[in-house]
Amino acid sequence: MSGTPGIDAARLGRRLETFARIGATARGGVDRQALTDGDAEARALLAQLGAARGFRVEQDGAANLFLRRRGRDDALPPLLLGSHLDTQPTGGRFDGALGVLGALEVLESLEDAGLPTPRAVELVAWTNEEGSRFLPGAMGSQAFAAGALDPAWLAARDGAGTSLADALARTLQALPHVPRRPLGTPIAAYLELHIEQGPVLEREDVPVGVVTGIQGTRWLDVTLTGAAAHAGTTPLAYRRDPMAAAAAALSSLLGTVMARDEAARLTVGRIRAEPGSVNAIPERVAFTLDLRHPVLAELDAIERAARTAIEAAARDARCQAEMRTVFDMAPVAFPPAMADLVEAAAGEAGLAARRMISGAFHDALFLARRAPAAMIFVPCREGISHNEAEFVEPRFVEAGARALMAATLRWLAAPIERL
Ligand code: HGY
Ligand code: MN
Ligand code: MN
Repeated sequence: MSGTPGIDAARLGRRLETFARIGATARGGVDRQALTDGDAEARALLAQLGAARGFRVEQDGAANLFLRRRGRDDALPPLLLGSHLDTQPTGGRFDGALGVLGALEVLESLEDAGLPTPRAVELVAWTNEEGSRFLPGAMGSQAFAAGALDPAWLAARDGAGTSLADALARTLQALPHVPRRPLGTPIAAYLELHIEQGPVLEREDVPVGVVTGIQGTRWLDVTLTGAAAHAGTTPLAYRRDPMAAAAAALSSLLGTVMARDEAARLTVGRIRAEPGSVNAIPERVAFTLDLRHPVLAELDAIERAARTAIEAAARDARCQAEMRTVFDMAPVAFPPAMADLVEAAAGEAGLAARRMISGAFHDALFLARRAPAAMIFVPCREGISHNEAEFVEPRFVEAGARALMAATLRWLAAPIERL
């Protein structure tokens, strides 16, 4: 293809500002949780921007939103670019949005340059990547990769009792004129631009991360049940205190399994005591465990150790323990040829790059089950993410979009479709 279209960094910066205002929080972050009115507002704006450029806008039954720029041979499966627009409750303005708006910038710059492409290039905003309001995470991309939405997910409820089924229906109806497409339509390959959400690229002042793979993630729901009792009159020896059991289990895990392996991750992001009274020993304590490791056997070992430690602490506190694995993503390696393509594209764009794996999961993990996939990382300030202070320097926003454009053109010139 003749001439490499540039990207309009100022336009991309304005777009990021505009989308950051949808769900903006007082501390400069974004609360645009999956399938909320804010999410619907962002989707509507993306649809409007795409339609204004003549891109075909469609959504599937999981509310994944697609913008399609036609190519010469529309019978060929498209090259798909994308990420997500939903955020954490106290999220940042770049996690997900950079990938969606970077992909929009690529489509618009191709259009501005009047550059015909051999096949369609599509943009997607995946539904519910975060998994924070409704389980599972990466819901839209999982449904796309599987070709169906798991009916068991629809009964999931958020903290206010709204079901996923109702929230999904409401979001789909918010774009009544956007035609539906089936779930899991064929794609030739997938590219995702995303912030690193870690400190490595910034520390090394390298603008592009070539993501070779994604570590494994496992979420457990843990419920410890003891006996409610008076906080003042009940001696410690007489208590069946699930909070004491939770504290003992977590300190044992953090002091042993996690201390032994720098690559291991354990996070308790949510904990609830019932009845939740300041002067009553709780009857029940429920908490979430987010476990991660790049090596599947090690992730299995961490889960086993967690289950053993929680059961032992429950037994010592004369409590019952129930544990459910509610989310399970095995580690994935992207095809080396796709990582090579991203590295070469960054070089062509005059951008330094380094290979790395992703500590965060991404929609690309599921797309990799359907087609050759690759990810491009850019640095974020001090590696901060899932935090309202998340920030990406404009030079790195531009670098990411330029790398995505270069990777798009390089793939179109020599498609890697099957491996
Ligand atoms: O949790 C994750 O790894 C992703 O950022 N949602
Ligand atoms: Mn993300
Ligand atoms: Mn995230």
